Amino acid sequence: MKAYPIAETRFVEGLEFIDETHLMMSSGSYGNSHLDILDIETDPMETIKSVQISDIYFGEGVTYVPETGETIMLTYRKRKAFRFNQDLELIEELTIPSMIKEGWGMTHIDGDLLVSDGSQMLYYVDPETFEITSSIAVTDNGRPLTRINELEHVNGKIYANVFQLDTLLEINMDGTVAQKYDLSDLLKQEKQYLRDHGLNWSSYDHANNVLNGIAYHEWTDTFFVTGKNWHFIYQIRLN
Ligand SMILES: [Ca+2]
Repeated sequence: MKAYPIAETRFVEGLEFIDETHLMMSSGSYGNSHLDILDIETDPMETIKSVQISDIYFGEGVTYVPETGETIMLTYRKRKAFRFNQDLELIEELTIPSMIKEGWGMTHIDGDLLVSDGSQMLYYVDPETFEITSSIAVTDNGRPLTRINELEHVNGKIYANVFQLDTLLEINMDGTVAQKYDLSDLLKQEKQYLRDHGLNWSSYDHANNVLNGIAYHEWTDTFFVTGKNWHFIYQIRLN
């Protein structure tokens, strides 16, 4: 495992690679939501492009659609998503369908988007019309598993973290949970870093500064994961 420091902490809501060295990161909070592109080869990771989202929106998950070169970013409760071109210029505002309760996480699968809304449901959404085409329910041993948050699609599996848990899920395409990974060591490392630097973890918001953000790095077969307002992005291998 390797820990990459990030120059400026963000309330991370989405993480995805756009190429071997560039990591897209979306973040939330009213008045402080951004879409950033980080260079993973600099130390700390340098932001090479940054767009701030209008103060009235709370940014959420993001995905880059290689087929079109476009980036789509969700917002939390205002039923809006944004379409950006390759230069991260806003080109369209999209309306989140009413069946999707809130905007949480997003990834893309074979040209479709996959959106989570904090429930057990994952919705396939057409990236052009932004209409729902189908859905799947996440279940663990036959029981619904809710609060599915950030998503990442990798080779026929969906990886997801669960809000307020240190768990990374590997989900089959039919919604059944195939595997669970315990990532609690990462939060321990964050806490250790704060202690080592005289920063007080107790001043942090324990309910919110949780694991969130999964990006698969296909060139090394590793995952880059982080959390909300964390100081590092961790590169891990799942096994
Ligand atoms: Ca992701």
